[in-house]
Amino acid sequence: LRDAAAAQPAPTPAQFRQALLRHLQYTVGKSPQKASLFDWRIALSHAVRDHAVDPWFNATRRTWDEDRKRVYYLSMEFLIGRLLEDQAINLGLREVVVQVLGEFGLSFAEVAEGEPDAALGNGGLGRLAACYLESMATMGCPAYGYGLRYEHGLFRQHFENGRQIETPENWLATDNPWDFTRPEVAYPVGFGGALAEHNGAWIWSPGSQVLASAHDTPVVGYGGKWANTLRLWAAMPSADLFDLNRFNAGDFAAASEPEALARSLSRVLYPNDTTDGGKELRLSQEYFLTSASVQDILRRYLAAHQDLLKLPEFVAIQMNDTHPAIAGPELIRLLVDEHGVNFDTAVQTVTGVLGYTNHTLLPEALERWSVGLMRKVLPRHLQIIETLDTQFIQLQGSAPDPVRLVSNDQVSMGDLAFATSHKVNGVSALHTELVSKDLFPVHNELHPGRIVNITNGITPRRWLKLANPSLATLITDTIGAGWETDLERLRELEPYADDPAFRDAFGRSKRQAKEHFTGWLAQEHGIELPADALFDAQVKRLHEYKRQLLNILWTIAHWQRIKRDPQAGWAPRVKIFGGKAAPSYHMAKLIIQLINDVANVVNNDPETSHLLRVAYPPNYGVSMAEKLIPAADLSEQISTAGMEASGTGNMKFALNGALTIGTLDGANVEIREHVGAENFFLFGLTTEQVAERRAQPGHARTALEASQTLRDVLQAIAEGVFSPDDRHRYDGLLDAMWNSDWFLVASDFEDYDRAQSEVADCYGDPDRWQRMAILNVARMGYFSSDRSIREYMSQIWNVESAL
Ligand code: 26V
Repeated sequence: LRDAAAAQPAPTPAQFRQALLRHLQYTVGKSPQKASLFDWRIALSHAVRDHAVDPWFNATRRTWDEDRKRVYYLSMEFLIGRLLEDQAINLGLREVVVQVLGEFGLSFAEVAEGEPDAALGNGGLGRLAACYLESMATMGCPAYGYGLRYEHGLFRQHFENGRQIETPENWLATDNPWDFTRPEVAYPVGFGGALAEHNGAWIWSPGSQVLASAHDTPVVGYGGKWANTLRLWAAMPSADLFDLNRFNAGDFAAASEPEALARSLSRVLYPNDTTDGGKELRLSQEYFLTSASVQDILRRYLAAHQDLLKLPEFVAIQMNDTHPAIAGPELIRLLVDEHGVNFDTAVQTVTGVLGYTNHTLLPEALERWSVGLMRKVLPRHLQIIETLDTQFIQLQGSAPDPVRLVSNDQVSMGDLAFATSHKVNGVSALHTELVSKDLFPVHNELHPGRIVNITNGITPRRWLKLANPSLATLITDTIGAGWETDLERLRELEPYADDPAFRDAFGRSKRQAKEHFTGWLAQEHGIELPADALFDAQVKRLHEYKRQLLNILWTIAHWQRIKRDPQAGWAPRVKIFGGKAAPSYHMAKLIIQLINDVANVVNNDPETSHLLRVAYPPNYGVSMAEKLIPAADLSEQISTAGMEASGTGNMKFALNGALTIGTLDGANVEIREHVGAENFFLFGLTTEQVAERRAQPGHARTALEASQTLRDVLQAIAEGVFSPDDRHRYDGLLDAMWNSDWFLVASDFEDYDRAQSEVADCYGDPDRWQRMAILNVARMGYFSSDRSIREYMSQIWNVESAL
């Protein structure tokens, strides 16, 4: 076996052809003459996967041999997308794959397109976990991702009469070639049952048990020098669950009930990214992930060590938000109840191991579990949490109104996660400041230095090299290779911003990306778009705080203006929307319907359709993002200030040469600092101004009375211009605009409108626009997830690269 740090040489085309044909014949059971695109994809995936195995084994072996500290990234979500092209690129196989497939008359793109997205996440938090996995492998950080192997990932979205309809996603319906099933790795996870005291120790006897069975996917870093494991748990009934007596008595349904219940733990991803308060299944899923992972971690540690108190020297566990925050009590339970460690020592040890990343301040997204439910599902954990709560109150001394881990009959998972972690991080500079001041001020005072900022990042392998081959090639042709793992090198592009030849080439690469996207859009969704228009895109989950409403209201205003003066020299624009709403989020779904209603009217208006289009392709996800983001000219990052923790789409767009129109929110603040204020279209109230404005009674009405433009827009909606079949469809939305407007759409409308005019002026000067776009690309190096991971490694995990 080769040394782990040395990538293998790429196979010759002849060698790779042989491997591909061998898999086609012996793994898939097809001849090249009879093989479908599906067969080719499975054979190709296996041929590529084979090259991941040596680096994977070597990395695993070296970590054992050198007794290295390992990082465990616990997350309920990994929004991976497709893996074939990503793995081929990281293993240095893309060229040989293209060549060999070509010999059979196939294109890599058409073969790869058949792979279903692994959509095991809702949005930003899940996609961040996937970028971080890839960066940890690239940087040689010994790490495991732990998650759930949902049978059904995020629901599929389509529109009927403009309304969102959800259908189940089914990524495992066909063979998953990346999956290594590990039936021998299975842990029992207990739920419910009773507690008993025995000689001063607590014994928990769970009422039911489910098996967690491991499925591994190798995660190869760029250059193939290192590979880590993503371990996903599938829920299985433990053997005794099937009730043979009931079955024999003829009660078939009841006999299978316990089995169905067990399997439901990994059946489906929760599609909400805010609240699911009180859902027993969600709490059970969280414990299922956490317990299986922690058992696996301790098993691996104890295979090489005896002293559990040295755990923090060899193990770092990162909790991706509070979803796995039961890890604290679970580890304490295992140390105290199963290994006889003293309670206070256990707490200290566990705190040395755990880190907690906070991804949101939205009160409805901060997890709280009722004490009743906790007692029912996890009685021993509740007991431990109550002890931690008592200790936490003591720590606050004589404070009259101490912060509690348990209050109003609810366990606050954020406070629990903070209390059991040695580091707590926010995901952008602004967000971390708000986490310190608004969310955890008391904790922060008790534990100064525990809160750190680590601004999010994105992997440039997927989000530039894979997604945007025309720009990636231009960059390599201009500054040479190496930027893929040293993204700050993009700075070398800066001088070319004033080079007319480079500007032209840059413009051509954007044009190619646009044509690639529009070609796909026409073929897949029958939506035809003019590639010479300004592509203005907002793609992300539907949320009121993200303010897709502000965008579509402005679109209506723009349409009305064009109609009033069609000859005024408008730059053609395409407004692109993409994103899903949580199935139970009524207002978000109404906004989707409004966007589609507006699209229907505007796109069919012969006076304006050459100047303005609205496109909302359904079922936005990672694979659509890879085509759409490189094609965009303008990136909409327009959340109410203080509400978007970071954003990562904002980074993907800017790295691909889109200019941003945005508020001072999340990582926008830092993006603007890096690319230069003059290369960013800023608008809107600041976080402080948002708080002041919300405190003013009647602010919505005041703002509306000051904007004739916005009143005209609301008037058109009220008259049923976009919903002639149902004039009252948007009454609720309009009422909220006039009477509450928590997200300050009205307050920010005029300034947004001003910024959009600047965008239009600037787009009318292609040299200026191109220059700004190039400088955006050149200055985005900081936002590589490699930089984020380097900071996690040094500031939180205290772990070294093995490379
Ligand atoms: C909360 C819940 C509550 C229970 C039901 C399931 C569920 C699923 C997800 C969440 C948390 C959502 C938080 C989130 O996605 N935050 C996003 O994190 C990104 C990565 O840090 C960041 O860029 C976005 O700004 C932030 O909204």
